[in-house]
Amino acid sequence: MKSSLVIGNWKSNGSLSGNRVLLDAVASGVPAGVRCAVCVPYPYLAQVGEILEDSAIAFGSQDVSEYGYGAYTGEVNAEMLAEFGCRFVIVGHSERRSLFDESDETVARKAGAVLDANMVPVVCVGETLAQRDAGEVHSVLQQQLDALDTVRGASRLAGLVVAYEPVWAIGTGRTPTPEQVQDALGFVRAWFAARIDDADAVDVLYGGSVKAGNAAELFALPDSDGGLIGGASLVADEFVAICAAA
Ligand code: G2H
Repeated sequence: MKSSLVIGNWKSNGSLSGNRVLLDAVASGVPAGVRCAVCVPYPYLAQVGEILEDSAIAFGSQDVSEYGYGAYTGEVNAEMLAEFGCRFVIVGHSERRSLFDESDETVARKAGAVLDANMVPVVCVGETLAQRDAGEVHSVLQQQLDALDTVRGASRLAGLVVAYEPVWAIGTGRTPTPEQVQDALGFVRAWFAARIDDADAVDVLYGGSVKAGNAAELFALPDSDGGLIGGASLVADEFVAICAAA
């Protein structure tokens, strides 16, 4: 059985002095055997790579340009991230989709750029509260996942990680019931099973207000392969405890 994958998403947080303290504690506290990573703001990639150099903790970024090298002022492309040692790149986080108008197609192109650079896209999907109340959870997930299918082709789907993050649970302290989470994770798994031979090998994560107190229950769900952790990844003891529950 594969070990769980726990990825921290620092969002727009961190400082040169604080990063070192946090990561030293995380690197020494995360139990062996847990696959763990932190996705950090671009300016900290070099520092984080140096701090984690001799540890088993991987790192990555929280976004990427859909374009390569060229006249794209302000963009950071996938080749650059790979050069800095990134293993994971989050794409399509709901904050990117809602605050920066990223479409399903943009997210798919970004995932493709990450795969092209031999890194692992962590594709976020999930419904708003209005969509859940309207009974649209499966149709929303289907549409977000289908964009990956149409833009990138089935042969590369096995290289993705998918994080189910219901928008209404992000940073709110609210979490869906275990049954609701499993229903969505199972839907994602079935989407892959219809397209690739080994859907069980794809890491399907849950994200949204995961804490030390609820991690074990969420990680134990049949289709859970771990979690994408926001606020709690900024607190060493909490993040280590979440990893220990994986
Ligand atoms: C969802 C999650 C991390 P939090 O955005 O991706 O954040 O754990 O703070 O809800």
